[in-house]
Amino acid sequence: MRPIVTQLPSAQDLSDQILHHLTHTQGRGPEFATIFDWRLAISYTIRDQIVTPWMRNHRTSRNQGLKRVYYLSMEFLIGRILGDAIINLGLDQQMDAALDILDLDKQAILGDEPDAALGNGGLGRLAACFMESLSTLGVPAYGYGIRYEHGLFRQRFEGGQQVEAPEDWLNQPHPWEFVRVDYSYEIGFKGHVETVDGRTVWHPGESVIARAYDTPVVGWKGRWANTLRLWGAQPTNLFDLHRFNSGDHAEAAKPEALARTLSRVLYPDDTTDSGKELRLKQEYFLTAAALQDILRRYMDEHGDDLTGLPDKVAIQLNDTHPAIAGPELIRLLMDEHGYGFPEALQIARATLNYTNHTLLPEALERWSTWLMGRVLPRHLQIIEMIDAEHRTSTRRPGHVGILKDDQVLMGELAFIMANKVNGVSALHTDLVRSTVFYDLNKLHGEKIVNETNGVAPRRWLRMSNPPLAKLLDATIGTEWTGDLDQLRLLEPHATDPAFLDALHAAKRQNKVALSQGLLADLGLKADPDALFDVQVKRMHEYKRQLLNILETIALWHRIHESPNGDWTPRLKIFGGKAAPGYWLAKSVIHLINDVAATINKDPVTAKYLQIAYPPNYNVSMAEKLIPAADLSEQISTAGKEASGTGNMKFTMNGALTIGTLDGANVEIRELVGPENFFLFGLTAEEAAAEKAKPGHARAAIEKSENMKIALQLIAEGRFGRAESYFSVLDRTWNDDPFLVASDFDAYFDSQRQVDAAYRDTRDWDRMAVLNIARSGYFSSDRTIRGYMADIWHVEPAPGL
Ligand code: B1N
Repeated sequence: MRPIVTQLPSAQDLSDQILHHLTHTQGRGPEFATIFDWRLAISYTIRDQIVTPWMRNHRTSRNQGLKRVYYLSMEFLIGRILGDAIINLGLDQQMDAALDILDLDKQAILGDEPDAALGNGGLGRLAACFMESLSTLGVPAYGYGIRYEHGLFRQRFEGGQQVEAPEDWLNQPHPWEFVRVDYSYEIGFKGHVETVDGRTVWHPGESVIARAYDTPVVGWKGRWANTLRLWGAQPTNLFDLHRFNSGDHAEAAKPEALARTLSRVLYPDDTTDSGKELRLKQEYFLTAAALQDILRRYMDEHGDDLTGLPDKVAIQLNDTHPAIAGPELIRLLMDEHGYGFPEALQIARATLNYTNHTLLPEALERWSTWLMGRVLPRHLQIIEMIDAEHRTSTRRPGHVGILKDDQVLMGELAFIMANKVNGVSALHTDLVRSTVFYDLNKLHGEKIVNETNGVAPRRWLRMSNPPLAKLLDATIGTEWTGDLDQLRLLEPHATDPAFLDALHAAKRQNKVALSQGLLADLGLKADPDALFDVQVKRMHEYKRQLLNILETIALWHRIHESPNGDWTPRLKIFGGKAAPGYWLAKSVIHLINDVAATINKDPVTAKYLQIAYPPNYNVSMAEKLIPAADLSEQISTAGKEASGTGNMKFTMNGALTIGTLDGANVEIRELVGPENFFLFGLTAEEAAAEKAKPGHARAAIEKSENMKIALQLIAEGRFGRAESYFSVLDRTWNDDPFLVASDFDAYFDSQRQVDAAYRDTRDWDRMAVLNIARSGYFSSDRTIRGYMADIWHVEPAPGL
């Protein structure tokens, strides 16, 4: 293959093209252009550059008949696109110069882009990092998702409480997508099934059109770009003119309303299986559209014989949300293409793979057979066939299966239909084997593999942390961006005072920038030399933001007891949204805000302790907070956090971790060295045993002076009416399922070790260097290579 020669445009070229798009695409002269006009003109200019590697992908993949990866996910949490695309194309310097020529403010332009928030948290963000790494590695791949008109809700606080508002990122033109009216598929629901001449025919009772919207995702150095194809729902017949003309305007619009609801909102919950008909329809909508698209492309390229499908197609199911892919693929093979059940089953099983992201029982999807039978009658029949075949072939009738107590267990379905099943960290994979899928693992021991999560270093280091990126470039060269293991080259610098000073200065620069933001947004005056202690993630009991705020209260009390003590100044930063119906998580938000309001205005402790909880945590906020963090809070109850990916981002950006032996924390600690990690708390095994003890909460609280004080101060109403958080207090005393009390003292003591360590600036910075230097493993490039070798059996395109 010809070597890839990419002629980068100069600053002058870029500025000319921006002006061209401003005039000819936006239809505005420079003297009238708003920041929005400029951002669109710049985005189109950058998009033009992505089209070259994108076309290269299409041609190479098709002409050479390459195997492709298809990543099916209900969530893609991409965030902003422009800054990342500029970096990946290697155009940052030219763009800076172009913006100088045009006299534009880069930060303002980048900040004008709304976040594409088509996800809840880690699962959706992982999908976005994977898309970027697939392009960086030059693997032919498509991401398939839903083009939600409203992404995750916006959060604000009123009286300290979370208030949700709809998010409408698509209210303005989205410059990154290409609509493909020619790729539209009809998706059916409901109706009935009939057998005609031995062939089964499903007659759906309603249907919608899935229309493709493509966003190119460009990899590092702009050598390859894959497609994120998001489906938008359209009504099958746009408009009932007859009805409209007869005056029934509302009735005429009904099919349209019905269709649109399908791709209207993202379910804002990553903790419970919602059990809603609309959710099941959304899952099927995504999956059915993706599978039709995949089969069409395969047959275009390789002809009608679908037995070769697994050689050219690897499908990854991001959790069970698209697990209806198993029955749907079998249905297409049998009912549309005439294969028998055994053959269809075999083809589907060789093509599909499933990633498990959680073992929390409340998040494991299950649908009543009644609902499944009503919405997808043919699929329920096929599920029964898969279940029966599995019971027979494993000779375990009545043992393990997909159908249980009139429910369809989607985890079991995904497992049984998958060629490989993977967990997302070493610990989590062990728990997948030994708990939820214990029986299935015994039957299919070879199926389960581990692929520890990772994050994209382009976005999460080079783009979001320019001071550190610059220092790395100057110290170890620039190759780390595409080969994160090269961060190892930093290790010898851990004892170099000049380097440590430079690292400290880079971190401080980020802290100063964040402090300015906090002052502007919250009116909080932060001290950039205080320890910045950050916990950002979805609000959930198992993540234990409550443990953190209770420790803060206890510390506040101790400072009051000896206000002239030698305390280490700290800024506690929280960020995160609670699912709108998750009352307990919402009252923890309320508590944190009330505690912040009290503590932040206390003149006695002001020097030592402050709390910031900026509202509406999202990808863009993470990009500001993580580079400014000294301490990363990863304090989930052991055994509950499947992996975590924020933990990796903090480590890469030179924060030290205070954490439990949970998820990928275990691997982070091993790699950075136990002496460079603040470990506390029960292990997964100990936690399970502790939880089984009756009265564990009360017993632990009685033993802990500090915990008692914290609870006491809340109950006294020191932060607001105690009734506001009654449910939290009650649950902590009487149930405490996530063992806040049992881990409290260990956490408090560990925090005091953090205090002491932070006072030795040199040594702290040395530990920070070692954290960065040893974080290369957590690049999503490494993760994707693992999926390629163990699960997909694909290679990068030749020459990449
Ligand atoms: O997936 C991330 C992990 O790093 C996190 O530890 C894990 O909590 C997260 C239902 C979920 N697990 N399950 C979900 C999301 C949406 C939904 O509707 C469950 N998210 C995770 C990446 O592996």
